[in-house]
Amino acid sequence: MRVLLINPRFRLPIDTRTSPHMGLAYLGAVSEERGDEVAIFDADIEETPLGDFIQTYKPNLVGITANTPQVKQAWRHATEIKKVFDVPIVIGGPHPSVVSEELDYESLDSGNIDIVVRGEGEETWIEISEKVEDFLKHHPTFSTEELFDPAKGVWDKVLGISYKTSDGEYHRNPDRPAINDLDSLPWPAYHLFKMDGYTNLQPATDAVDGSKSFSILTSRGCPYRCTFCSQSIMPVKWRSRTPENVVAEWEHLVRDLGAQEIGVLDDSANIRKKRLFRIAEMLIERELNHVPWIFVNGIRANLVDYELMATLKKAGLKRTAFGVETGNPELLKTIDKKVDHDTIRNAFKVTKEVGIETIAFMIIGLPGDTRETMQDTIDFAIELDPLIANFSMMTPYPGTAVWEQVKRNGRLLIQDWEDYVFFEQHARYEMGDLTADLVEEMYRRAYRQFYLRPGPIWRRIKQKDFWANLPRNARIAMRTFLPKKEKTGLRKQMQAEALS
Ligand code: B12
Ligand code: SF4
Repeated sequence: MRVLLINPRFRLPIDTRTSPHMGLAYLGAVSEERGDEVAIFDADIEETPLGDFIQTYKPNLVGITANTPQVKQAWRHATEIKKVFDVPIVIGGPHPSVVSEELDYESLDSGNIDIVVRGEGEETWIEISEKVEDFLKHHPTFSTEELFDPAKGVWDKVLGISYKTSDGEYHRNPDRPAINDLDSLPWPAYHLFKMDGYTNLQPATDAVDGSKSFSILTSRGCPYRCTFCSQSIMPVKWRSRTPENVVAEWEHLVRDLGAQEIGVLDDSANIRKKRLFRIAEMLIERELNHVPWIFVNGIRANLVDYELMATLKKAGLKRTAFGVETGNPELLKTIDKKVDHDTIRNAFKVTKEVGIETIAFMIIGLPGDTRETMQDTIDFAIELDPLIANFSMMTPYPGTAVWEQVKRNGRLLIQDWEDYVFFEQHARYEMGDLTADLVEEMYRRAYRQFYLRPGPIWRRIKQKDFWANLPRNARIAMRTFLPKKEKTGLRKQMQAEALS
């Protein structure tokens, strides 16, 4: 069977870097393992129009991924495909998985989506593929209408999906349990991507071009429930791959694919410190530690100690992020971060002592923030003095506790899913005395006060990467320090392309 997986194009600033989509890389790998012919259409880098691609490839099954800002473009792609070809279209990813807001039904309502896969996708995707293949065997003149005929009951027992039958009825089958044995999954199928088209998203060293920079996922899930985080609405259970399985893939990335740097994408890689120690030891034993790597999304500050960081440094860890979020102790409790400021201070101290670079993720505009508490956040970032301080504008994602708070006591300032991005300079909601003007003022102040100090300026200009990427860095600086308008131009262009 021929399957097609799509990553919808997204209107982030034009020079935002891109990387292959790991969720699709896993889905492509399990499809290949099943014996399917697989194509990945990453609209971020693809030049052929999707309609033309569909006409040539003629898939039997299409899967589209979507986080919140991508979902409308995913629906446009579905419309574009159905105009050309009758094929079942499945959507999955963080956005349509939010059942508390019926976002699975929202995608079915959009017109051309047949099935929504909720949560982790590999097993469900394979079962859908089997159903479609079986149906095709018995119905050589395929029609989606027949496939979703309620009398046939094809989809009745498939766990983890929501779908619409041809009589217009909506169905939400029970959730599928999370995959326990992550070692049973094949490794992401990077050979399905046009690797040369990517600009390198997980940089340990900004100077390495995209095709030489790879990501890896050593665990899935997160046991914490931070109020602002979309991960908090996914399955609670944290699961990990064995060190042997992780290091075997690492070796493949380095020796077979020529990785010059690696980004670890886990939400919380250090939940079991012993496992991380073992991974580090094995990287050293197998002489893979010459390739720099980075914890892109941060590790838990409360599960860090000197010995662990020293071993990780020896294993090649160049940089790690920590979710610090706020500099105000009271607010830190209200967001359920389950960590205190002294623990965070200690994590930065030991990490710097062993010579690992640090990133602090901070949030401006949390519910309950005031001018003073946002200033606490800026001051705490300055006190920690990481190499990079990343201030995000609080964006309430559907299904999170903050989303509920804003719905109850505040006012959302955005109506369009395409605006659910947090590196814009625009406030996304107002609540009580927390006005958009105040949040936007403090957001700009955060970047100015943190970066326009002699230390960070000197550190930055000393880096080779800074000079290698000077035009891009200048653009980022302009965007960050100066107020700007929403980028509607690119969005309009995308809509026009998709619907023409
Ligand atoms: C790496 C990453 C990025 C990278 C790369 C994105 C990429 N190309 O993959 C970058 C930095 C670009 C990025 C950007 C953004 N991201 Co991001 N990102 C992540 C992160 C940390 C890991 C993604 C990943 O690889 N996961 C592992 C793979 C295996 O999981 P997966 O992609 O979800 O896919 C599985 C299932 O979702 C499902 N599935 C997914 N798609 C499909 C499709 C089909 C057909 C099927 C059957 C199943 C299926 O099956 C897959 C396999 O199990 C996640 C957090 C997380 N833990 O997932 C956040 C996350 C996805 N990002 C998030 C956000 C908010 C963003 C931004 C909007 C942030 C911003 N700048 O404002 C942007 C959006 C940019 C864009 N173009 O989409 C949110 C999404 C929340 C939401 N409701 O949408 C997450 C969940 C973080 C969080 N905890 O809040 N991100
Ligand atoms: S912010 Fe980090 S620790 Fe908190 S729920 Fe999200 S992934 Fe887990």
